[in-house]
Amino acid sequence: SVSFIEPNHVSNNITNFCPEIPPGLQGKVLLKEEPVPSFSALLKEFENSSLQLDGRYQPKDCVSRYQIAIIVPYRDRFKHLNIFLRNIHPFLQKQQLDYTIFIIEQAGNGLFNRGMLMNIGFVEAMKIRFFDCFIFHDVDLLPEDDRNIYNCPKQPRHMSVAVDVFRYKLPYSDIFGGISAISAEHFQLINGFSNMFWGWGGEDDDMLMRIKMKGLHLARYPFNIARYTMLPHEKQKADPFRFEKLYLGRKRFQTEGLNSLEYQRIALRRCKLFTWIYVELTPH
Ligand code: BGN
Repeated sequence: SVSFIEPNHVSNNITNFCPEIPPGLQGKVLLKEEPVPSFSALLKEFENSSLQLDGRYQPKDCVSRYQIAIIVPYRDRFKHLNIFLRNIHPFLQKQQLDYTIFIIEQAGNGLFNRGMLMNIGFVEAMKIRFFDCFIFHDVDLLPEDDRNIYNCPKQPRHMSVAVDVFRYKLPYSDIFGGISAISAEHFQLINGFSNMFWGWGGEDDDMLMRIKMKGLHLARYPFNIARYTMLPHEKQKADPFRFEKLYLGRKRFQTEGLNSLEYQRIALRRCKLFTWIYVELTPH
């Protein structure tokens, strides 16, 4: 079983906590998509930013109420990663958040396992220090409105509500894919994601099932705020067994997930724009 570091002791005499609603938000943000910068050009763009090593930022004029880990499952999408980082850092900094970006990269050419990469992100981030909440973020989604605040949710929050490729509507009411935010406490309570979804689809639906089974509620921001642009890419091969796994998931989610996670960390690198964790997944 995994044990985690306890939350930092928060001093009672902090008087300058950041406001719940950050000042100066404007609504629609200007996305920077093309041309895609080279990695060194991107680094240069952030030369004078107040980013700390690890892709961490702490607001300058106030003390953040909580620490947020942004977990990005990743493989072979370098162009998307560049665009994502270029847009997400200024977006989050404007929101006065204390956040750290983790890129969790799957080694090899085997089927992609998004759920497992999220679980690894949780475990590895917590080894570094305690995070109050986690935002699980696909690399191809860019937030279009700065009022879409990436803070810690009281109930699990589905964030990518209105995505351009779905004509800014939910494809189905219980969709939980794309981006979700959850407190560390709730993530442990539901035993994380399932490790069993190899290939595209289903792991997010399974996650929502876990949330409901534990009596938690699904929260969302309004449609006109939680808007996203999806970067174009080829569709991945869907997991033909996903329906079956989703069905069986109800029975085994307490013993299958965060507490049955197996992987090997091949590398960990502290970069300026993110913490990079490279992993080999163990088949489940
Ligand atoms: C659904 C997928 C989700 C995905 C959304 C949006 C499945 C499981 C079928 C029982 N679910 O169909 O994983 O996020 O589409 O693309 O495939």
